[in-house]
Amino acid sequence: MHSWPTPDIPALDGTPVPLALYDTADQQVKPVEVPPSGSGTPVGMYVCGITPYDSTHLGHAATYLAFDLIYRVLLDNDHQVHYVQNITDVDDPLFERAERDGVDWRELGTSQIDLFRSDMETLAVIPPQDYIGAIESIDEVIEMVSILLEEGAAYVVDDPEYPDVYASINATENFGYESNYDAATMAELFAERGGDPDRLGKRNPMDALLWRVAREGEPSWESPFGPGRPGWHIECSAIATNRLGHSFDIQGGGSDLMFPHHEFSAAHAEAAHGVERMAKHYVHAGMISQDGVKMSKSLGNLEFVHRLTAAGHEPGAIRLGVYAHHYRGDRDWSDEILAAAEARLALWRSAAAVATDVQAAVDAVAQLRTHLSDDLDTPAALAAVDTWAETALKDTGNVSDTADQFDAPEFTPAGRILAAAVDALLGVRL
Ligand code: 5CA
Ligand code: ZN
Repeated sequence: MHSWPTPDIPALDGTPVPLALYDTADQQVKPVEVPPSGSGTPVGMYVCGITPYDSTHLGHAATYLAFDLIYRVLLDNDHQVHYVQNITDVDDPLFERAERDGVDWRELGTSQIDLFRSDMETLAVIPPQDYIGAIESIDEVIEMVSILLEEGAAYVVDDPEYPDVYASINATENFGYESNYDAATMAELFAERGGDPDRLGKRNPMDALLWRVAREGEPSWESPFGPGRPGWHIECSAIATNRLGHSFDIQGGGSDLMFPHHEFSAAHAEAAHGVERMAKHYVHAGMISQDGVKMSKSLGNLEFVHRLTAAGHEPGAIRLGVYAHHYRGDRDWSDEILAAAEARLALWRSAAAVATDVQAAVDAVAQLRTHLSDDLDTPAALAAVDTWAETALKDTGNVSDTADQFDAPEFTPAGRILAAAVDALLGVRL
């Protein structure tokens, strides 16, 4: 599947700062272990992509904007990045929505993926090199399910009518290391997030579906275990490890994927490939709410990137609104947050147009790098640029409320240093 165009990213002078990120499994901020420079080995990053049955909202976009910062900091550190993202384009919600609306489920998926691509392009998100749909990866899933069956890590459920294939939760010794949840929390989240604890014939209520044999009216693909379709977690295990290796650097997504999805994706991969740990870092972005209530399709309290830009809001302001709070926390979105981000963008622009102190700009870029590399501390990074801007305006006798005068500012040499860093590291064009 094609992704979307790569934005221009200016190269920066000065010294980059190595990246450290919070790892959900180890429950601490730790350095991202990067391949030695000159080895040509890229950092491998997999981020769980969309299920394209409805418009992706600002919450989804915020998660991809967090991982875009990781990509940008790694590029600044002169690393190559191999970025892989999936599209869950075979799943129940797609079939249900298509049926409700009287459209073909494939067409529904295609139209939603197109919208997502255009939102990502608008926001200048760096695209994955491999953007892979579930439909495209059926053969890979079949191969991995076959391995799991051969190794006794999976079994066919005792149900002659629907002999689905399940993974045995006991297949790996360290199951549970990724989320660190206790058994009760796991059971609750498994049932809540797509699991089927009551499915008859399973050996353990929390065994996860690998291959669902065809039901009447459902799309299916031929396989050695009968016509059917992939389960959800195995899709990400297969797409990730076939491109990034059996053990890779960063596995990511929103915090709603910590369990069961990332726990099982990792366990399937580890059982199939005989590795201890699928990813060195498991990184999760918090959930976005709107005016205090979690943004969700069922509640209908959604904001969309394309609606905001159509209303004249700049992509850079959307980014600054999202980055105003730390990516790991659950964060709010509101008109006030957007207005504050727009004021901040104007402040930075007006400062870049008058700043005279080159050393102050260089120092501010160093601070921006330090804060971003510290587990993407965007609130501190943005505050450092604010301080630079306020000082620059004060030094030149300008005050920040003249910001609106600078619609298309000519930046000073000092201003250009800052603008390039904000562009390269935050994806924000001044
Ligand atoms: N296709 C699966 C992953 S394999 C999926 O979760 N799709 S999704 O469309 O529901 O979500 C896409 C991404 O957005 C996931 O990383 C998910 O964790 C994240 N996400 C979903 N809702 C929110 C939200 N309100 N705020 C932030 N991120 C969200
Ligand atoms: Zn996934």
